[in-house]
Amino acid sequence: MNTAHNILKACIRKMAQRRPFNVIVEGNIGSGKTTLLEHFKKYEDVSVQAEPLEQWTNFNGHNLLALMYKDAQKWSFSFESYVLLTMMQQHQHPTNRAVRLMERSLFSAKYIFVEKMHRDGNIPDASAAVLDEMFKFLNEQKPPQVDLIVYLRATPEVVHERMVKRNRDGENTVSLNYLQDLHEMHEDWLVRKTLGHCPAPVLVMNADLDKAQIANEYKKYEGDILKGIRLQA
Ligand code: 8LK
Repeated sequence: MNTAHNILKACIRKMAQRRPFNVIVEGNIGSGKTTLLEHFKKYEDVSVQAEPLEQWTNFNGHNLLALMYKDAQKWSFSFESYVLLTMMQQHQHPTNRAVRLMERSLFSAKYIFVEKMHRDGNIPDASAAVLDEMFKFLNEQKPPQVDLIVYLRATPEVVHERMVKRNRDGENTVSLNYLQDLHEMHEDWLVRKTLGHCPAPVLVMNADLDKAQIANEYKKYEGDILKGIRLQA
């Protein structure tokens, strides 16, 4: 066995042991998740995974997200089933980079969105029980690894104004009331810890700040988010 071969084997072993420092970015609609992801894209060692919106809005030619907002009773179950699946795919997406920054997660699918739709009566009890089984199975088979949660905490009125301005297809039916409920559920999950299970430490950022000011907030917490790069250096 020659030396080069041994070195190659050692490298493969090391790469196999390496796992990224997994950060999930959570927060209400319009809380600035995309802006945060954009900021961290510039780091070579960070893999940025946005929500798979393209998959949700163009699924075999169907816009599941728009259907869900148009007729929530009819489409919430199908939409969130697909969201659970695509979120699991996101968690398992391979990366060689030291840090993986992922927008939302299997957990927010279950604890925030499925829960909200169930509470609203748009996912009936029996269907919610099916999603619960799916979630448990996915979570047990290959538990998504989460090392840190970045919670973009914003006032519902602020995110409502941003959402109206951005005018994303389908979201025009989202009311302030809906955003207030989602906000309280994020607070229950990540701050009060009374909803679901919080899988990692939570870093809370003030997401009411506008784009010009938020850069300072990113700088303040950059070290915590990029910890994986140091851990693996
Ligand atoms: O985040 C993009 C849009 O998708 C926004 O309008 C909220 C909606 N959405 C949803 O209804 N259910 C979801 C997610 C987003 C993300 C997860 C995990 N579940």
